Amino acid sequence: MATVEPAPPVERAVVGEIRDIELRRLTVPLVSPFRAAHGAQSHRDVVLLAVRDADGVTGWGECVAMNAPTYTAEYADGAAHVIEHHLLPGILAGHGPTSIAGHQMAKAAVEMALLDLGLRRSGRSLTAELGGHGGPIAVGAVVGLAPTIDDLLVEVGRRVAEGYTRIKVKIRPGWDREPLTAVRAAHPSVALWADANGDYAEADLARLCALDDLGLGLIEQPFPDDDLMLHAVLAETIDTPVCLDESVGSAGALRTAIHLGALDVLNLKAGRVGGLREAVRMIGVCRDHGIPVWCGGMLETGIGRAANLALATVAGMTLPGDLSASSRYFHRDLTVPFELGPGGTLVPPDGPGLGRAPDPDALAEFTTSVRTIAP
Ligand code: SMG
Ligand code: MG
Repeated sequence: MATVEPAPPVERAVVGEIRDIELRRLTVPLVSPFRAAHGAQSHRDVVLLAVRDADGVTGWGECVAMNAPTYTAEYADGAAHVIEHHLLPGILAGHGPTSIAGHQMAKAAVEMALLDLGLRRSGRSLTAELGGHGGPIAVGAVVGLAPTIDDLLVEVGRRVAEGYTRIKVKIRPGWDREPLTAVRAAHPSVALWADANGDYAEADLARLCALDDLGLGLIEQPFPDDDLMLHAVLAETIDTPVCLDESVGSAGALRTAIHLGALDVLNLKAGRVGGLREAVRMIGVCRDHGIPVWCGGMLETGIGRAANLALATVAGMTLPGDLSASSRYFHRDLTVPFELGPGGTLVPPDGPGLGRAPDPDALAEFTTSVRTIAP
C-alpha cells in the first residue's frame, strides 16, 4: 500500500482543489550548443506541469531532468512517466504526492507546481514563502567545453562584457590547466570556477592539485558522484575549495559528505534534492557547518529560473549561483525574460507564486505534446 508524503501547508491546501493537470513536453532551442563532460545539447527538452484549480488559477512546475540519462539517471521521458503514473494519482485522488523512492527531479517539479498554485491563490510570493530577501543578487554564467582556447576566450569575453563577474568553466582531463590559465590571464579580476561533472579519476589527483596556483574560487564535482572518499582526499590535499554537486542528493547525503570532509562548498539544486523545501533545509545544514552554498542551474526556462532565483535569496546562500539571464541560453524564453542588472545581478520576481508564467505564444511554439489528466 503506497503511503503519502506529509506536505507542508501551502501544498496540502491545494490538494483536493485541483480540477486538472496538464503534463506538457516542449523542445526549446538553445542559442548555441552547451557542452559538458557527458555530452552536448542544442535544445532543452522540458517537462512542464500546469496544475489548475476550479477557478482557473494555474500553478507551474518545471522538471530539470535532461533529455537523456547521460548526466543523471533521471531523464525527461522517465520523469514524465513517474510524474504521470506515480506522483499525480495520489494528488488527483486528493491525498498528496505518493511516497516513492528516488526520482528527485520528478518530485521537485510536482512540488514546484503545487507551491506555485497555492501561493498564487493566497497572493504570496515564492521568495517570501522560502524566507528569501528578494534580491538583487550577484549571479554567474557558465561556459561549456569549447573546441579551442580561442573559442573559449571569445565566449568568456562575451559573458564578462555582458556584466558577469563570476564565470564557471567546464573542464575535463586534458581540458583544464591550459584553458583555465588562458581565461585567468585574459580576465585577472573575474571570479573563476571550474566544473568537471565527475570526469576525473584517482589517477588525476596530482593533475587537479596542480591547478592550485590559478586562484580558482572552487573546483566542482571532479570525481564520480558516488566517490565521496576521493573528494575527501582531494579536499585534504588541495588549497582550492572542493565543491560537490551531483554527489549530494539530500540533507542526509550532505551531512555524510560534511562528516567525511568531502566538500568545502555546496552547489545546491532543488531539482537534484527533491524540491525547494528540502533545498531550504539543506541551506540550514550548510549554515550550521559553515559550508558556503550557492544555487546551481540546469539550463532552466523562465519558470525554473524564477524558482531558482527565489531560492538563491534565502539567507545562507552565500555565493553567486549559476543563474544567468534568459538570453544566455534562449533566443526566446517561455516567460518574460530575465535580464542582467548592474554589477551582474538578477532580481527574483515579486508577484504571487513564481511571479512568472509561460507566455501562451511561446508555449504554442515549443510544445511537442500535452496530456491532460483529471481526477
Ligand atoms: O543553468 O547555467 C545553467 C547551467 C549550469 O553547468 C550548469 N549545470 O553540473 O552544474 C552542472 C550543470 C548541469 C547541467 S549540464 C547538463
Ligand atoms: Mg555541476
